[in-house]
Amino acid sequence: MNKVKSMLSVYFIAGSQDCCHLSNNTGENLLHILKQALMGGISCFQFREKGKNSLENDPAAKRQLAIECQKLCKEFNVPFIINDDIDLALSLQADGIHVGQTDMGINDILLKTKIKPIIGLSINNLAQALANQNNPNIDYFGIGPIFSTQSKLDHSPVLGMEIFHQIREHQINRPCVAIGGITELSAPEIRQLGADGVAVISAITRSKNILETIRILSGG
Ligand code: TZP
Ligand code: MG
Repeated sequence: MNKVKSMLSVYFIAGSQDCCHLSNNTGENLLHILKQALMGGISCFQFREKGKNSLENDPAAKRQLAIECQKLCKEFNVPFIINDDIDLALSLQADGIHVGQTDMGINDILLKTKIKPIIGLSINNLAQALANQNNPNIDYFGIGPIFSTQSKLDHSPVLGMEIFHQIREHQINRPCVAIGGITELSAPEIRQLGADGVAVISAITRSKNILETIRILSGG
């Protein structure tokens, strides 16, 4: 299978803000959850420090936590992607960068680096998928939110499963990972409808049994 497609299979996203339910030491909590997720067989990790209780306003602490997450990912040979923060991603030589529609443009990212990182773009509707489907510098689409989510408060309107039918109808065949409110229950249908993988925050960070959750999310 295509390398990017296989990376998308069980795509774990998290930052310290997603681990507040465990204890106050949210950075340690993230590392603890990430280690279990890596042992469970996630195919990719995206470091995303965003919003309330995150380290987005403390660049030094954010960088240090990113370094520790990257080290763990390297041990398990799992791609390490950074959300939005291009300078951090390039300075750590992260495997990839994920950007949203209002973040830095793909051409501007490429101007900053000689080595092309994996680049993922968030897609929030069919028009955006059509507008970006022929850009060879985008390695994958993150399509969502499919369902409503508590993990991103400013999310765009929920798409529902219908988006996969639209994508097929318009013959959009870029590697794509579905995101937003995905659980163990919905993952199989999403794969069946054509997504190359599922991207989740809370299904893993709030799981009572991370290894079992990942086994189910991966379709195994
Ligand atoms: N982008 C669209 S929805 C979302 C992001 C980052 C949050 C997904 O989190 P969860 O907990 O898997 O719904
Ligand atoms: Mg963004």
